[in-house]
Amino acid sequence: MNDRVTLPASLENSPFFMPFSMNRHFKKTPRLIARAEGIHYYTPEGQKLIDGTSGLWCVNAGHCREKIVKAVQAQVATLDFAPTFQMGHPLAFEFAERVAQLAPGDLKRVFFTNSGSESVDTALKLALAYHRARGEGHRVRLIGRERGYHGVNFGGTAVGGIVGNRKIFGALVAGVDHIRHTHDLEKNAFSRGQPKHGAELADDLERLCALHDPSTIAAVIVEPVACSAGVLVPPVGYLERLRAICDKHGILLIFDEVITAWGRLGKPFGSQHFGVMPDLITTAKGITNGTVPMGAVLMREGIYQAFMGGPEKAIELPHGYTYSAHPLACAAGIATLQVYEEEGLLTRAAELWPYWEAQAHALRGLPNVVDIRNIGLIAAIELAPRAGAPGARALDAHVKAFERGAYIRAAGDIIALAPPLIIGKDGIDQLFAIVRDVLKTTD
Ligand code: PXG
Ligand code: PLP
Repeated sequence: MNDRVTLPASLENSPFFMPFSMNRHFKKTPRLIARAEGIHYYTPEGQKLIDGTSGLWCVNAGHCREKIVKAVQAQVATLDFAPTFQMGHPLAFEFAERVAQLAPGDLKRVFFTNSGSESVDTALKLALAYHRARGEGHRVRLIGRERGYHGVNFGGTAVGGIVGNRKIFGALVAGVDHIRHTHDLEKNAFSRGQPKHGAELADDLERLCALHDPSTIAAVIVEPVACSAGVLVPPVGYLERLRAICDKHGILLIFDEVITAWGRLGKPFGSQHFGVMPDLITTAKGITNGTVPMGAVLMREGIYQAFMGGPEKAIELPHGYTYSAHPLACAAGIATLQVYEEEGLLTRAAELWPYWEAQAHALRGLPNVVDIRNIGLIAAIELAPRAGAPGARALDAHVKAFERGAYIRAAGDIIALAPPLIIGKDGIDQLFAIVRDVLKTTD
């Protein structure tokens, strides 16, 4: 079917402005992927690579799963598109029902988007509108966290805390502030699972409450595990403390579970693993196994109901995307949840965890490794930066790994690993063997 894979001899002048990429460097020395199956990618030349990061943390059930492929193929030939503004199609309702069944606590109302970024901006808008609907329109501030990643739309960029992603984009959104991040190598290096020290960093929210007055704060958004900034695992007790402070001051707590949902931590949602219930959850990625773009915001019943007070013939929420609940995405999502369920993938990370953890920490002592951390089926290896060239060491490791048969992500000088949840012990061994080999030879 893909017999038209004709590439120009050189990509150097390609019109494709690649996202989050070193365009000029990449186009000179491209690393392309042409095909995928299970836990593997294949280059156009046929080289096989272990997918060490589930694409971009999204292909949790592995690649090109037959059930999902067939569901999407059948759907595109049956109902390619249908509006969901003042209209509907059955799959949208069915998929919302299935997502709600897996959702924690009473977060059973589902708003569909097309990405994590859209989910985040939707959740922030919902938080503001919720307070206003309840007569608390003075709650206008949004609080994020240093080193947080919440996508690339205006709201998500503003509450995000990765400096390089923010600084060139002007003033972003007014009324945003940030609490401190939790990364502390001095106290917590080489932690297995949640680090012991740092629950008190949640009290930084009290500092912002004192500064701005809590009655001006609408919501706090954090990733339960901050993955993009290099896998920052929350200290024991930290998320509980954030929850308690939000409760005390009437602030909504949003967990950004774009990565931590869909089995990555051994439960459908990360909130369930940590036993801490947020008021809203943003998700995307694994919701369709990465096959068709989709995201969702889950909210507590009280938030949904706050919008239902007006006349019945009025639009309750003036917000939505042309492609909210797109039929192809719903079909992919329903099939994805079936695969997750049939194969026990939403709990498989919990079973693999001890083996995964042991293999990850066995890399301790290799050159330049200053920390190894893990949670669920996620691990990060932090390297000391090369003098005067931050990020160069991990980028070299990424390129070397590709040559040796593994696709791995580098975030600054941190290597992040999060393979598809279908990986077995053999696959884990192979992945870490390549990483070991790469680290041994990366100066
Ligand atoms: N929130 C979180 C917590 C995320 O991890 C987004 C929002 C944005 O989602 P979209 O679908 O708009 O990209 C994300 C996405 C990486 C990496 O290598 C991580 C993401 C995206 C691309 C690369 O860490 N996270
Ligand atoms: N810009 C214009 C001019 C539009 O007409 C629309 C949607 O109708 C949008 C932006 C938003 O696009 P989407 O709904 O795909 O996010």
